[in-house]
Amino acid sequence: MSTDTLDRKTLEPYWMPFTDNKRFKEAPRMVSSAEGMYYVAPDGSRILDGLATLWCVNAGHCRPRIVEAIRAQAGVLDYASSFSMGHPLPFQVAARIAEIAPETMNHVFFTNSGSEAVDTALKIALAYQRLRGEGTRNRLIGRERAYHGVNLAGISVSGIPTNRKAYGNSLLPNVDHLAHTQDLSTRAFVRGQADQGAELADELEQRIIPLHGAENIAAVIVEPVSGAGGVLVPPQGYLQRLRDICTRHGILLIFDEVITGWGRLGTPFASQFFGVTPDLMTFAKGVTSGSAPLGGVIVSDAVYDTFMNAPGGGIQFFHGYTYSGHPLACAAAMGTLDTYAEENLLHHGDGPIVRQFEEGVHAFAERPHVIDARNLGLIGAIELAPRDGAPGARAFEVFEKCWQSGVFVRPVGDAVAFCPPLIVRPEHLDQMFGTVLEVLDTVA
Ligand code: PXG
Ligand code: PLP
Repeated sequence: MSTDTLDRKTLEPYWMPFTDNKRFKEAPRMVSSAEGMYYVAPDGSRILDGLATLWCVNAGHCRPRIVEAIRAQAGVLDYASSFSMGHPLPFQVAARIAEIAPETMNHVFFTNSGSEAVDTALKIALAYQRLRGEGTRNRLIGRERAYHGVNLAGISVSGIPTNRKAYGNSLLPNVDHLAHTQDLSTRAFVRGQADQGAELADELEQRIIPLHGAENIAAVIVEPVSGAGGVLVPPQGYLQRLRDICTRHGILLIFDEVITGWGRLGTPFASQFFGVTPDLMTFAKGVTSGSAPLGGVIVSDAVYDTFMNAPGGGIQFFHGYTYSGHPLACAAAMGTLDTYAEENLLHHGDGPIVRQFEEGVHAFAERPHVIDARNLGLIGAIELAPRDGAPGARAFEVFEKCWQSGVFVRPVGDAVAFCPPLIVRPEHLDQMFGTVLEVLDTVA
């Protein structure tokens, strides 16, 4: 059977994630190969990858170093566990990650995805507080519009209503949420970070801490720039204020860097871009440029040492996945880190391509339906006015029509997100923004 065109019967068994299965199976959008900035569709047409697929293919598709690393590893050591035995690769990958992570964060716990990374980070935070004799600290603070994966702990601290409401009261108790930082009435069409709004962080000290008691709060988790919630850029000074409040009150600060990590803002991690160091940092996606499932938590020396120096012997942290430190995923990470280093992809700063990206995003001001445009580094979005009674429908139509015109951009609610691989060139940005501009004129 051809793998390019599948009949209806073959489409049925696969329950596709985060997809309107019925609609997709009526008119499938398939790809069959990829290289660099482009997918190739079964009919041979090329589709520009304007979102690094799901915010992860930061080095571009099928890069030779990465392909070769996975290929070679598969024939040498297919699988080995990291439960009381080991193999060199995860140690080497962890050491390389520690080298590029913030100075005081030198320990890495591996998972297979961002969702697992988030749940792992929350468990580390709870266990850490207990080890310090602060076991009453069992409350977790997230933020509105946050995406922290899809596992039960992750959706409990997340703030995207559609991802939570089907599960009723079965989420984690003891959770509260900060307000998100978006306010289109006062801060629309901002280039980069707004200079107003840092005081939104004060809600932690003025509402949440008085309400629950700092002595009952384990951690605060935020995405430095919210991704799947619609690309929300924090106001200047906001993250530093959160850091200061957490430090004052013995609360751990977790940055969920699953999207913002691996060069997205022009530095290895958003932490370095903003000059704010959290206690724990989750990552996934770009660590293998999407080529194999790998995620993890980067842990500060202080937190790690608390586990290692705890009284009593034996296992310090009762947690781990069958595939933590999987050889193929770690080989993919080695090939990816080599590619990032050779092409200087994690330190592109605010070079000309970032400035062109900003211009491209803000060229949508005054265009039909557009009520906001926002950007930072190589991530951005435009927000469209929702259609009456059909939230998200207009952005979804833009996505469908762009795909037909050979460009992949992602609808997130009523926003259309841009997040190209970091190897993007000026002509790719011209093609991506040009196509979206043309499509917008055809959308009711
Ligand atoms: N945290 C953040 C900040 C993420 O963006 C995850 C955790 C979960 O990672 P995994 O590997 O478990 O998917 C993510 C993932 C979207 C979309 O709608 C975004 C993500 C995943 C799926 C869809 O844009 N981000
Ligand atoms: N369910 C069962 C029955 C298992 O035995 C295991 C792992 O051994 C799991 C779930 C968890 O799987 P993983 O470690 O891949 O997350």
